[in-house]
Amino acid sequence: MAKKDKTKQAFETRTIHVGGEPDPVTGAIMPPIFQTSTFVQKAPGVHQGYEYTRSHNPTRTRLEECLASLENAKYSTVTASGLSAAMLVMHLLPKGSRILVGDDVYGGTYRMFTTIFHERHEFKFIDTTDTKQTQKEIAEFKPALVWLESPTNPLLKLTDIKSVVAAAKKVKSQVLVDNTFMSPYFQNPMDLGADLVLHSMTKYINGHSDVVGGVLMYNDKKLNQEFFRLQNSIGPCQSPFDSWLVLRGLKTLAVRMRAHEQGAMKIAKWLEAHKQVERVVYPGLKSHPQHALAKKQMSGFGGMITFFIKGGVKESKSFLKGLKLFALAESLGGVESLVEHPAIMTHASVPKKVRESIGLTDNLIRLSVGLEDIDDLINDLENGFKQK
Ligand code: P1T
Repeated sequence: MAKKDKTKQAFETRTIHVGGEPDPVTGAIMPPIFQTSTFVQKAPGVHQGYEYTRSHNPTRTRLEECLASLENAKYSTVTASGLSAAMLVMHLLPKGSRILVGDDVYGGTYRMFTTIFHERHEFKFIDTTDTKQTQKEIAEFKPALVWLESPTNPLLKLTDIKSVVAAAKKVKSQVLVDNTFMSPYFQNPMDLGADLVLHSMTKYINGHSDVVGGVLMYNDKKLNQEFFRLQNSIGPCQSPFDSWLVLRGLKTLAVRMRAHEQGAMKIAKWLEAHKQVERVVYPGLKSHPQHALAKKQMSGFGGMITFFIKGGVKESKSFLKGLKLFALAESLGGVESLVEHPAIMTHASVPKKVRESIGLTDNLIRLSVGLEDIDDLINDLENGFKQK
């Protein structure tokens, strides 16, 4: 599954070695944590490239080098959270910009767009699974930016990134893809023509549920200067220790993603055959309406499953109560399995009417399949279904 770019080392090698060079001063094989707020200058303005940790920090620089490489981008900017990466993009766009957004995005992203930046920019939410309609909207609305999540959170809908990019180029729109659900291991939107990629590093990239972080990846040098200016002026920087933890977590990204996917595929098939399940959504299932696109644009299907339990809130709550291994918590992408109820939890900030119009109903349950033994996980889910 490793992506073999002949001009580069394989993905697995880069996760370990890009930004992972031994410390030149001591030879330490693991990078030092530069846990410092400031850097001493020899004379005013005479320094060794680092002045103050809000602006730059050597541990964060290592992480940025590695992440840019993994998304096949030239640059990356690491931020304090996924949402603060989104915030930088919102500040980057000139006031009054038009932004076309997929209609099923993370609830926090939706909240930021509709309650914080709605006065600065003009947002239009559409179903981007319909490629022709999306291309038509782009031609007519002429957005400055097209904001996609693919697969979406939580309905796991896909967008044909290449086709959307082609339409966007015609009207000089930029395309950003939030690639959090696939991680750079299973999908590289830059290779499909996207201008910007965003990740909540809190999820698969770090992978151990002990850090909150975000990252933007891109090729444009001017953007790098702009994101630096914004990050430095607004301040959402990640701490050196958190950057170090992500560097550590990243080393196993490829093996983790393969294992997440293996487990998710088994569980998705098992759920599909379960009599208490109305419908399962997983891009790796033949029943996924965009399974063909998933195979074309991603190199795997990931570890996230969404399913509709027969019944409503009552049945969902009984199921959740019966689980022991799947922890009831927001977030995803960690080594441990998580479960959540999007309508009450991660997407509660999306108005009920909007949720229902896109199919985010009260019997929808989202699983983040961790790395525990699959039979143990299936037993746990069966106990959930048995719970009264
Ligand atoms: O939580 P934070 O690191 O700020 O990332 C925000 C974010 C951005 N994009 C996607 C696709 C996300 O899923 C998230 C965060 N999501 C959750 C916390 C969740 O449970 O869905």
